[in-house]
Amino acid sequence: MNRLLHIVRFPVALVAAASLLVACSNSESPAGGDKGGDASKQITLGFSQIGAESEWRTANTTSVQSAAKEAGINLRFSDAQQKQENQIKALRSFIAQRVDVIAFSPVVETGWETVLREAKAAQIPVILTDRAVQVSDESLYLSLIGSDFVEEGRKAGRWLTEYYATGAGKDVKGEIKIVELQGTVGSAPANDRKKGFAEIIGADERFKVIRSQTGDFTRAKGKEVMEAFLKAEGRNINVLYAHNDDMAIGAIQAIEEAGLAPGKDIIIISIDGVKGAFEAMIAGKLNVTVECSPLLGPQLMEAVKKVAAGETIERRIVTEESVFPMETAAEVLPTRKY
Ligand code: GZL
Repeated sequence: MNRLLHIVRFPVALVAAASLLVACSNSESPAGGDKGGDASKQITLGFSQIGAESEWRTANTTSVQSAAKEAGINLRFSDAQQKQENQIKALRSFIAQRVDVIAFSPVVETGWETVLREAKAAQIPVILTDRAVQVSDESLYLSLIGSDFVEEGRKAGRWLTEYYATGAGKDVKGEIKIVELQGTVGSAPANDRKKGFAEIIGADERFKVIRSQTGDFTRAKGKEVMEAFLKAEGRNINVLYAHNDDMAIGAIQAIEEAGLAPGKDIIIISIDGVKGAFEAMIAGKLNVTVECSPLLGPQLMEAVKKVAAGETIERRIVTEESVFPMETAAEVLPTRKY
């Protein structure tokens, strides 16, 4: 059934952005408010998830699945085990199944142009969650729902500069040597968290990143790479900046096995704000975690319903997030939802 262009102005709820026309004309009208469509027809959403590499990802999957159930949306869910080729296969399968809407969290930023053109040709709208893509044609997806990773990196850098300017590290003199555990190579959070952190610490020549390597967002790899850092640099390391809590937790094990005190001999900053990070802070082994909320399910389902009804959605929906230093961990932990 041909669906008309729908232009419905929406007050921009979170981030000023160009609203988009959503031209939905599917051979099978998905559902929702389509003029003459069957408003009671259940929406089918195809969702390609990166994998289950971290506590964050597991919480994100739970949020998407429970929100779809709550919203009465038929969810077709695929786990790509952190492989782009598996995500591309899943997107092609969703196109073949003619789902109403496709959403996915892209494991890396590049390599999506072809399959997104196939979705556009099939007139199936695409929504990004969590991570961004680099494409030449912005119309290949309708919206990105997720965090500002550059700002998360800046927050980590600001905490560190304040720690050494006015905090517990204010009496430390000389160069401050940092090792960095990066996230998955080529992923938006890895690229942007590195960029934001470097922007802030770059203003003070005392800070030197002496080693930086990917730990692929996993505990196991984070431990393995930290072991290599310690072998090469030993007591030369003052700070660890980890792009996620899971790598930081793995690194904490390596630091302890090397006979050093994490959170004291080596100051540790990480990102996500998962329960494991709060437990490590309460134990005095992690100094701060920058929140990155995985609870994107409700915002995604709200956007899916609007798109399926032919309504416009914000181009960029940013999640609001905090910073949790170890001093607040015991009080905050009982309130955490992931
Ligand atoms: C961030 C998300 C990252 C988390 C990691 O939004 O993409 O992937 O920081 C997860 O824990 O693996």
